[in-house]
Amino acid sequence: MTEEAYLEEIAWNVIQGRVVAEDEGIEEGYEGQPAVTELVSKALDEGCDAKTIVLKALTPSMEKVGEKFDKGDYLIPDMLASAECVGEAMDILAPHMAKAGMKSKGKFLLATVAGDLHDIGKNIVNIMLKGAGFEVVDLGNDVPAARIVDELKTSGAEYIGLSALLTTTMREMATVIEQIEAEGIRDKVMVLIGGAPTSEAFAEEIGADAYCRDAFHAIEVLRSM
Ligand code: B1M
Repeated sequence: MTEEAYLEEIAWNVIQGRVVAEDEGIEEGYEGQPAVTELVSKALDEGCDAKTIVLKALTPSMEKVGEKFDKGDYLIPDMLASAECVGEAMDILAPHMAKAGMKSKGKFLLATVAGDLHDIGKNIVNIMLKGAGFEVVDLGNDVPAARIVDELKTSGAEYIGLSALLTTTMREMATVIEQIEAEGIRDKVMVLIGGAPTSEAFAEEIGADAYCRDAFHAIEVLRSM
């Protein structure tokens, strides 16, 4: 198969949400045929470039998935299946990235704030950030502000992404920013926030650098920074 054919097949399978050959896709009749993980491994074996797979298959396919989600053609489980495809593909590609000359775009700390267990959105953001070339340290969910600030100081990360899905936990984001300010390191880090109850106005109110309405928007915001 040519490199172009691999890229097309990988992208199509991401959109179908097919991680391995046994998976059914959105469309019927493809069970048993190679899916994302088999195709990515084979493409690498046959000399395809890891960076090209990320840039020309995984990234555009997730953009397509985002468009389908925005239009209401895809529901959350469909988006998660595609996101899982990209995550699994990234695990296979990661060791080849340095070889392909893809430098890290920066270190990113990601956390769902204290008191909040919602992490589906954060996990999608994690995958998208890795796909876009960032080095991501995911601190998980229900993460106290003090731990985020400690990790920031030890890791020297340039970016923090905070997620909250509850109106009762979103104020925690302000606490994180206040503690970063108290440590005198606010000018060393860009703070991005996201999650359903947050907004542009809220980001401004608490002194965050940017609000990201979804994972795709987060990548756009970072590109513009
Ligand atoms: Co809960 N829950 N939940 N829940 N839950 C909501 C959020 C709720 C709106 C449901 C409702 O009542 N209609 C409501 C909140 C109401 C409010 O605060 N006003 C709610 C509630 C009340 C609760 C509990 C309190 C229920 C209870 O126990 N009585 C409880 C709280 C637990 C806790 O956190 N302490 C609870 C529990 C749970 C589950 C554990 C069952 C489960 C979470 C499982 C998990 O995450 N592992 C859950 C779920 C699944 C939901 C809903 C149904 C779906 C959330 C989700 O995953 N969305 C949700 C209702 C809904 O939204 N329809 C609901 C999909 C995800 C892809 O979107 O997270 O917005 P989202 O992420 C997007 C963007 O926001 C953005 O990018 C992501 C990807 O595109 N983004 C970022 C998010 N973070 C970002 C960070 C960034 C950038 C972008 O940094 C750079």
